[in-house]
Amino acid sequence: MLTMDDVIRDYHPTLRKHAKKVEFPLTDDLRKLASDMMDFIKNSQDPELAEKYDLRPGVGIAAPQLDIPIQLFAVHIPADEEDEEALSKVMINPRIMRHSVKQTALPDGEGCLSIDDVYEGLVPRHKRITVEYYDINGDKHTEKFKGYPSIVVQHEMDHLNGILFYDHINEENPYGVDNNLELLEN
Ligand code: SB7
Ligand code: NI
Repeated sequence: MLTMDDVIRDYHPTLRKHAKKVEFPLTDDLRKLASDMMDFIKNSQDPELAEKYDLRPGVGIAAPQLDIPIQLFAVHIPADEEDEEALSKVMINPRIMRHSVKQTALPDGEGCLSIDDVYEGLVPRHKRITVEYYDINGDKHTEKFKGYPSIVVQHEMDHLNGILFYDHINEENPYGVDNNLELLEN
């Protein structure tokens, strides 16, 4: 079982590396890794398990955060009462094929399991993205994301490119918005 001890933290060089493409068919080890990563996120969202194993709640984790620099991540966003259904996916070798010009950001900024310090400020993201990726069976998908899932997928894709959320914060004006940036409301 994965715990926070397996998660590398800021200034670890792997967090700044470009992750390598995954080859198919997936090895048994990589299948196991993908399933462990999904379990880790789900456990982190269960208050009892999170407390028991000292897990920080998260909605995603990317392989480079486990010191494994390959293009694979897992996201699990629970359903919310209002509209969206749960989003639970392992995404491999993802590519953004299209993105909106409009940007969005979480009003309270972002955090990261690999970053223990708090970095305040807006993290501008594309509002809508179309992503091509492979699942654990090697099947190719093309999918559109908007709103919160779009933000999370971009956060995880950044990890595959050695980018951390605070790289996107405008130092001079951390909470500045322009006409093109619309805050995501909760
Ligand atoms: C806020 C948090 C996340 C994504 C987008 C906004 C994920 C936090 C967990 N991770 O560090 C995953 O890389
Ligand atoms: Ni992160």
